[in-house]
Amino acid sequence: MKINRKIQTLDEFTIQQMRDFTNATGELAGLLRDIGLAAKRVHVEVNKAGLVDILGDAGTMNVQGEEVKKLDIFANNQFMGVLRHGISCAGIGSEEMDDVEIFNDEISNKSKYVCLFDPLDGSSNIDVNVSIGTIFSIFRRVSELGKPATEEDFLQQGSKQVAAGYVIYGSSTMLVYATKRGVNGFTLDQSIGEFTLSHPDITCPDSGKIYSVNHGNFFQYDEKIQNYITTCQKKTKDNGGPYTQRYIGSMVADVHRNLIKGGIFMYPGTLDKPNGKLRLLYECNPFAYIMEMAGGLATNGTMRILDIQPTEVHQRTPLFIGSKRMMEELNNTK
Ligand code: P6P
Repeated sequence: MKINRKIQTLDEFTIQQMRDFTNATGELAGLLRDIGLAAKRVHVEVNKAGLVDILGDAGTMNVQGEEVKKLDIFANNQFMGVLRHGISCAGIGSEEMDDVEIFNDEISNKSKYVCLFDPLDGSSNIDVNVSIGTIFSIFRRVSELGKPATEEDFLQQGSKQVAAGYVIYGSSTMLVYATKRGVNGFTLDQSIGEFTLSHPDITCPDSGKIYSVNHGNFFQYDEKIQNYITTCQKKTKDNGGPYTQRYIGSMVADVHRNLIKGGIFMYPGTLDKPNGKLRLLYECNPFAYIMEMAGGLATNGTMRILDIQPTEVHQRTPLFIGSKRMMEELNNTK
């Protein structure tokens, strides 16, 4: 009897992927299942923000010196809790924690992977109902299995990622993740409480008509960036345009839209923040990995994001990411 398997859940998909690798242990599938579980718990809270007392500032400041909203803490605790009590992760780094958290227990020390998270990116938008997201990055450890993970496990070049993904809490909640086998999107079907495959084999269109940048910083950008933005504004139907400017101020929402529709997202360095605002390890590396697996490109303006050798967990980098042709046009701008 042929079983109708049209609707695949995240777990069914990751297990199917594992079956295709004879030497797979199922740890990565388990890790993605754990992330999906924590994401569902965050989804519930995000979707009732405003109805219960979880809005507003938690009164503390995170390592970035930003006021922390209660949902940030809740989200961080969900991912930390599920992964600490799972069997697939030896430790995590997070935007919400000063230092990496090494789980250092007998089971976790045997785990092959470590994770980095921005547990709730765009949290400044929580109070005004704009889409926000979780971003995650997964590395195979370089430290000795059986012993505690080390900071070196987290400070690997982005090209060494085993998987990377994000969850967007928007008009629907979607989990998108990439491995070297491709990029796939799963939409949360609330009737069964499962992420189900809705966007198989996501590829980023080679070109697009959307450019995303904070125009408020225009005169702080260097001349090359100003020239490229002006080029975008001058596009007409005769040279690939007209372009439209879309900038939500929530990275997950902006990059997700450009990944699907084609476009370029830029967070350049500025005069007062030459390294920009976005974090390499848990914002730029995961999206760079996803974008490249989808056929796009991602640089810091001079080199591939995935080739940057990190030196500390919260370091920042300028980010230019998106459709291949648009990135090439930016690169060729004087
Ligand atoms: P700006 C949100 O705070 C965030 O980290 C990203 O999600 C977003 O892309 C960026 O900052 C927006 O920053 O300076 O343009 O408001």
